[in-house]
Amino acid sequence: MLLELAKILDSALLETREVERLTAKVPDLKLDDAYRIQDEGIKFRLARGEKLIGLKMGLTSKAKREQMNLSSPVYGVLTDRMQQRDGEVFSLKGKIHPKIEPEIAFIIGKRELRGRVTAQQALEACSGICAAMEILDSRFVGFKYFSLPDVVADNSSSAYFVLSSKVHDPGKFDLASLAKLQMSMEVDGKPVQTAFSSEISGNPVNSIVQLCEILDSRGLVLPAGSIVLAGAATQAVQLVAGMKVCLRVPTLGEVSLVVA
Ligand code: 0L1
Ligand code: MG
Repeated sequence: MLLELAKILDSALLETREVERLTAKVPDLKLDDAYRIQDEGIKFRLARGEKLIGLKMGLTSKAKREQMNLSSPVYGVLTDRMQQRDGEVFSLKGKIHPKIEPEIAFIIGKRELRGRVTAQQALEACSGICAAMEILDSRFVGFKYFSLPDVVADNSSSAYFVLSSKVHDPGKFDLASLAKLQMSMEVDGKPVQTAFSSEISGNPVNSIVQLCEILDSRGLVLPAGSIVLAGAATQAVQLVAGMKVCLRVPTLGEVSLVVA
């Protein structure tokens, strides 16, 4: 049954089509099984030649949890085909109902992270940090009235992401400074979502800690070299053709996309 549900979501992705939430068919779908559906969906993508390059945390801010009426952080998987270049034109063709949100990204260094780690250990394990934006594109009709297992099965709505071309040495930051980054996401030069990075689980580094915990509970590790999207600091904004979206984080720099 899990494989069947993964196939439904994969066809929706390939055919740019919305589908009914899975919990309408399977009301008692458990979170563990939802992650297994996510795993199967990722296997389909890998079989089509995509490569795993990282992981994302989602539902990390109060604003985002309230926007979606969902209760706890979740993870999803990032592949190379999901990555856009900083400043690039992003076409809405082949997307269902994409939304964009402001994030901070970490690059894990040469050693994998395993099990329970402290925030300090997580920071020390990183080789890079930068401003980032994630584009969510839930495959569910209405994309609002679903449950946590629906989101997780749908790769936590992750569709695309962009990292700032400027990546910093994390050695320049400590935990306190990483909780105080000002983040302003602008559309056509006007701020539409602003927050401090502390909105991301108290500190974006805590997302790595939480991610390691969830992975460990599934017998998995955070691989060396992974990109980790720490999760949004604010609500997500609907993408509309013609808009230029730019996230400015004064200490880190900026990252942008032009929507076509
Ligand atoms: O990245 C996330 O916060 C996951 C949220 C999933 C819900 C949505 O599609 O907005
Ligand atoms: Mg996100």
